[in-house]
Amino acid sequence: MIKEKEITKLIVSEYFDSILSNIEIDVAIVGAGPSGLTAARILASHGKKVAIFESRVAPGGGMWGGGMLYPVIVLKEGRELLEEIGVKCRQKNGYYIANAIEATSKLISAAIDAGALLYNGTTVEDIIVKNDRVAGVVINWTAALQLGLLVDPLSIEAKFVVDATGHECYVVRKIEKLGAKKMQGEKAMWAEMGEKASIEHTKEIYPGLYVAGMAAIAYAGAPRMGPIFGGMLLSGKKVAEDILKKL
Ligand code: 48H
Repeated sequence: MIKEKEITKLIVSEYFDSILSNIEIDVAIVGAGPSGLTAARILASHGKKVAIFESRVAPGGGMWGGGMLYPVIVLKEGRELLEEIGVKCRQKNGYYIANAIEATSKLISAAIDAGALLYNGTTVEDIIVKNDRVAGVVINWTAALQLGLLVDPLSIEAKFVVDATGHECYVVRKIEKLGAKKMQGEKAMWAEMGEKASIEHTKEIYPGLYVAGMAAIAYAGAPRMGPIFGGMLLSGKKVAEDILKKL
């Protein structure tokens, strides 16, 4: 027999058990695009308590759409980060190409398989700052925010926070009010420079707060790179490795 109340009980108790055991974590990653998912997978595979907060229902960020909705992604560097999670990469004309849908879905499942928690439909609307250090994230239902409801948020304490919110660079904009360096905004496209810059500018920009992926580009004022994704994956790897050294 199938009982409606049992289905409800299972869903609600499972969600609440998960959130209650993750009120204090090692790393809070904001945004489930390619950089955030890669960072989460690596951190979780080293036994760290990691949660990704994604405002949309579907994680994956800007990778699903490949280039202009042609579901193909191009890489020059970093294909090993796809191949090690089972994505088929093919060499063509000096580049590597992969199916955007295969790559995005495997990045999501690999992060979850490694032990990262993924809270979707959940927007990070602010950060916790104590004694000049970022100490966690302030979360709310995306739906509540989009409807403009006056609903106070909840908080998750984290030793480190990663802004992997892509072009929005959302978290970083919150620390401007603390007097930190302002976000410069991404520059016009220059694929080669953008790919290099996405790794170079992946760093801790305020105690406890790292930028990765397109958020690192936007923060630093570096050029965008278009639908080439190696820099995003390598940025995720770099932020995970930098944080691992400190945990
Ligand atoms: C929770 C949030 C919030 C918030 C945003 O855009 P993304 O795919 O991010 P990256 O940096 O991993 O990858 C960028 C890449 O997809 C891209 O756009 C490229 C390479 N562009 C080049 C170019 O020239 O245009 O994912 C960011 C995710 C999204 O899923 C957002 O919904 C989510 O972050 N997000 N989640 N709280 N406040 N803000």
